Amino acid sequence: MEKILNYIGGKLQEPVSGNYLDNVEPATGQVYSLIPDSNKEDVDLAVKAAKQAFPSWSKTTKDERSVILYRISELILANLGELAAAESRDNGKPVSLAKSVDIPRAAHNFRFFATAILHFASESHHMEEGAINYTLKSPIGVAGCISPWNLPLYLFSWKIAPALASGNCVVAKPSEITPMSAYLLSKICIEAGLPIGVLNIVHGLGHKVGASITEHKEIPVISFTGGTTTGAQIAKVAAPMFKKLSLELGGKNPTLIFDDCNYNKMLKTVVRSSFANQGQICLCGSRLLIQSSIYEKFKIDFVREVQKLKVGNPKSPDTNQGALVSKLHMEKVLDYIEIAKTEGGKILCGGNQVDLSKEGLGGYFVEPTVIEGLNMSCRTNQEEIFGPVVTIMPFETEEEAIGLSNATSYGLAASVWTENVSRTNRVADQLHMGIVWVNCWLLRDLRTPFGGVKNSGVGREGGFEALRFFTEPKNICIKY
Ligand code: TXE
Repeated sequence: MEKILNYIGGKLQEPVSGNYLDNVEPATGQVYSLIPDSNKEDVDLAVKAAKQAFPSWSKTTKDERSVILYRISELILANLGELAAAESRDNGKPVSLAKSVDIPRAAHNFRFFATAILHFASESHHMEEGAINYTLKSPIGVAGCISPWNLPLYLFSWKIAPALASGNCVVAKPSEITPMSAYLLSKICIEAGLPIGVLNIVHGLGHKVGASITEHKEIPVISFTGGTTTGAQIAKVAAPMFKKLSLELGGKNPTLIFDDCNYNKMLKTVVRSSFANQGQICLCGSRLLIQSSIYEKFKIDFVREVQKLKVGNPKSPDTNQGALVSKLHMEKVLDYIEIAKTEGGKILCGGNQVDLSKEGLGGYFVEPTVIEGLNMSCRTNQEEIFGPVVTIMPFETEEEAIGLSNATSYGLAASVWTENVSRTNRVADQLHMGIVWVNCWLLRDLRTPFGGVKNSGVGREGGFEALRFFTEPKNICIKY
């Protein structure tokens, strides 16, 4: 049984306790590797190593850091097959998705920040009173990066790359549910020649390792992606310690479909935006709002296309829907389907667990599910399900669509389908979200600010926003 190891001070090492946790393969439901059950002692070792590395790492030139990050991105691509297979086995997602999205994007994250840092300028302001100001943006120290299980390496690297590029050292914790790709990244960082202690990866449980990172006095900046509840818990600990905090949390994203949209392009994309990664992406559209004039047509076409999605072995190239990430999460999703029924929802397709045990797959598979007939205030439309479940609902007017879209406690992302340019700008302007896609979904320019409002989080990742987050500005004013 493979033992995953922590990566501390440049070395792959066992947890201080010597204890391990089972790592279950979502497709089979079987334990296939072991995860360090690390604790505060491991985090303390990691922080010590990071602090020792910080003076020299923070004094490297942007170019030196750029070269190493670029080398990491190239090694990720050189190991694409192994990393994609590992990600798929650990998360349950189709290997085709890991190969086409997760791993290439992880490489892109390192490559992007390897170059972005070279153009991250300091500022100066001249004063008529005969003074010049300049603002330095210096690395902060040891950054804590905590990431979730849905896009493991993609989101893990999205935090680590800008933190390292801006000259910080990092103590990072991947989700205990999907630790494998972070472990493989450790080996890549060693091969890339990342100096010891610059990046430290501590595996283990959220309430032990994650909490130890959050409350550690020598970690002044925390970047977190995960659930809103956990985000609130982290904020409670970090705020009174005056830590810098970035929280990328859940979503309950609307997809607005107007009757003047490019129908065929919309239909194809909305199947993907509803069910990619088994609906386990915070950016998936889970509330579909369709203009009433095309509602019935859309309902028939959408259900037909969703029923074509193949739920199967994540290793198989023709699988569109893999396993959900864990038994607990599958049960949460199935519970929400039952709640939807009690709230008056009509299951148009799906709604059941899929039994693939005959194929030796005793894991956690759920049919892609479409539900209609619910109102916007019910739990099914208010709470993040984070699985292959969407609701559909008609609307008459633009104002009604906007009101329905904004009617949850979340505000992460929306997709709008219309060919009318005035409507595009009117609607996008009134949606309380951090991101609005028009006639597309998950089209990502890494220079753009990424994040949400309300219960979807605080702060923005991406581009110079991320580099600003991981640096401390200092203004120096010189009178002459
Ligand atoms: O997140 P958690 P999970 C949502 C989605 C999902 C829910 C829970 O609704 O069902 O969050 O998912 C660590 N102090 N999203 O379980 O529990 C934990 O070990 C410090 C949306 O992944 O928040 C893991 O590494 N850390 C999201 C990380 O936090 C703690 C993507 C996330 O775990 C901790 C994923 C604590 N007290 C889930 N408790 C998005 N926006 O993309 C846990 N952790």
